[in-house]
Amino acid sequence: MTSQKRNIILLAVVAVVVIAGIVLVLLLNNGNDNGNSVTTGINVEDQGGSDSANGAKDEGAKDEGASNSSGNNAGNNNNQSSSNNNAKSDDVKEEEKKEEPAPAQQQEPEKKDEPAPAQQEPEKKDEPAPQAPAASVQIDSLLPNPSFEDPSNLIWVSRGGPKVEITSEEAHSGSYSLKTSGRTKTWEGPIVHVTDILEKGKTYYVSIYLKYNGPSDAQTFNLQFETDSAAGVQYPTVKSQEVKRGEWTLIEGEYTIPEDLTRYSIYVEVPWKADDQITESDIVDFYIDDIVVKLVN
Ligand SMILES: [Ca+2]
Repeated sequence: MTSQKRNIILLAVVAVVVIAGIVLVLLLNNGNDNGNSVTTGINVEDQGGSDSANGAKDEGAKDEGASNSSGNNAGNNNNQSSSNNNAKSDDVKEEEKKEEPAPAQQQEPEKKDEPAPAQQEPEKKDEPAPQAPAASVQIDSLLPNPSFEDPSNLIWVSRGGPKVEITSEEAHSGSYSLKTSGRTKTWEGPIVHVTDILEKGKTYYVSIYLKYNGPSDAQTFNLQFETDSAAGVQYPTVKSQEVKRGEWTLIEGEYTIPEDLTRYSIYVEVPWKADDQITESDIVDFYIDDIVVKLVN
């Protein structure tokens, strides 16, 4: 008896709750119908206005509108109102979504643009680089391009077989110097012909900076003239100078150009040795920079 009564009471309670729920739903539906009549009109207008500017916006409205129209045809106000609300909220969401990617796309090109100026900066640095040192390196010299800062203006040539080139590997001033490599004889090195630059009978101050990077701790280099006359070719030494490895070293002296010369040049070498006595240090690569040639008197 007791369990049967409990069951009946439980069923009754459930029935009351279900009925109350149905009544509540019906009441809420009536309220929504009244409240949404204006909203529905607005949504219809929004969909109707979809031809104009807001194309993207309208696509979302049309997508949602497809289900809306079926809901309207069925006369299911409940579905219509909820789907209209969904459509409206989806419109807003889509607007938000469309606004979100927009700046994201704008940011991407900006990010792409960022490396561009970053690449331009080194280019800018590269462009003035040959000019800025040329302007900042002031060498008072009768020789053109005395600090080799204009890599396109090379008047020095090879004496013998070594390679002579302007390089940025080392520089006493500015960014460039003159490199001599691949020497096989003590007398091989860089030479510049100055017959058309310096006058006979005049005394000149001549100096260079020289650097080498091994193999010995010190090596002697000669700053020389090579002269030609009726008496033959001669090799007067302006200055013989010991240079320590890895240190730019000044080699300087004076030389008076004899009146009887027909040709004269300035060059750099290592003191002469017979071929069977040449050491690795005697044929070392070396760099020269800041070649000063000035008239003394
Ligand atoms: Ca230089």
